[in-house]
Amino acid sequence: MASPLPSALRALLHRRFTRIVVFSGAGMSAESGIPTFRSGRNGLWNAFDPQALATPQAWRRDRDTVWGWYEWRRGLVMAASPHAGHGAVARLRNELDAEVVTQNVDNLHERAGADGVMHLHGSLFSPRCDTCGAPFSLTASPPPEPSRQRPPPPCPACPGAIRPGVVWFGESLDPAVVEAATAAIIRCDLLLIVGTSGMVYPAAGLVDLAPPDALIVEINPEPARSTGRIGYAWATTAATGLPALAEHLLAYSR
Ligand code: BJW
Ligand code: ZN
Repeated sequence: MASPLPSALRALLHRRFTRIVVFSGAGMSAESGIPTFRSGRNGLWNAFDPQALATPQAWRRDRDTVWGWYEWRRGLVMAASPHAGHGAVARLRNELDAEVVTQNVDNLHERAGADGVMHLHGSLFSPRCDTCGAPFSLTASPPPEPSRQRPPPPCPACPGAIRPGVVWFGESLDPAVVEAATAAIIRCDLLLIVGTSGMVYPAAGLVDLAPPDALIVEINPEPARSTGRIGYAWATTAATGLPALAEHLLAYSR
């Protein structure tokens, strides 16, 4: 049984929505045991230096450390399972045609059953050559520790090395993904912003593109600053709030 919606939120949701967008960040996967970047004791950037791991400069300086760290993170995701909130998003996707835009590099939305997820910051599961861009299939099992150095595989097609398929600081996001996410957000009537601090651009700016009459609901246990136009900020977690929201939206659409 999903937890009840706050009555003020229920009142705002007392209409039928046909163009729903879910915009998720690291907090979406926190209850699956995947660390966020900036929140809580386990925030990745509390323990690791982003400049030394998540920049093209870091890759040029020390590829073995960077590759080992991302492979460790791929292993964390492989060992994790989607939670009830991922399941709720998949139901919104499949039953109400919601669009899912995520900053996350994990595959938990997909593993819960959502297809067509727009990954603004790439994926741990789509590595490619750092020189010719050719995609690469990973077969090696990930290291158990973050500190383990591991040389990246050589590219089979050129002298390049295989790099993580994520977007590092200072790199451009895939224009096709940004375009698709923008197209979804500018026409939405309900935007659910889940588990993001709203600190990293240009992703954070996309939520400001929602139409003025769209309802924006934020799900985050801590106040975030994802947009100044939140209709309702629900201080709850993804695994608690999303099933309740989905149940309401699905019931209302019947
Ligand atoms: C829960 C919960 C639960 C907890 N339920 N919620 C100054 C101003 C503006 C921009 C810049 C600037 N200086 C530099 C820039 C640009 C830079 C940027 O934005 N930096 C900021 C930090 C200031 N951006 C870029 O570089 C981007 N590219 C770009 O701009 O290209 C143009 C350019 C070209 C050349 C030169 C310069 C610019 C690229 C950004 C790529 C970001 N990459 C990362 C790493 C991806 C790979 C990897 O995974 O390692 O993406 S950084 C990291 O942050 C990751 C995330 O996707 C992203 C956003 O984080 P997110 O998802 O919001 O997570 P957290 O941890 O911040 O927040 C979690 C939230 O969850 C919290 O609010 C919790 O409360 C909540 N929560 N438990 C619900 N159970
Ligand atoms: Zn290559």
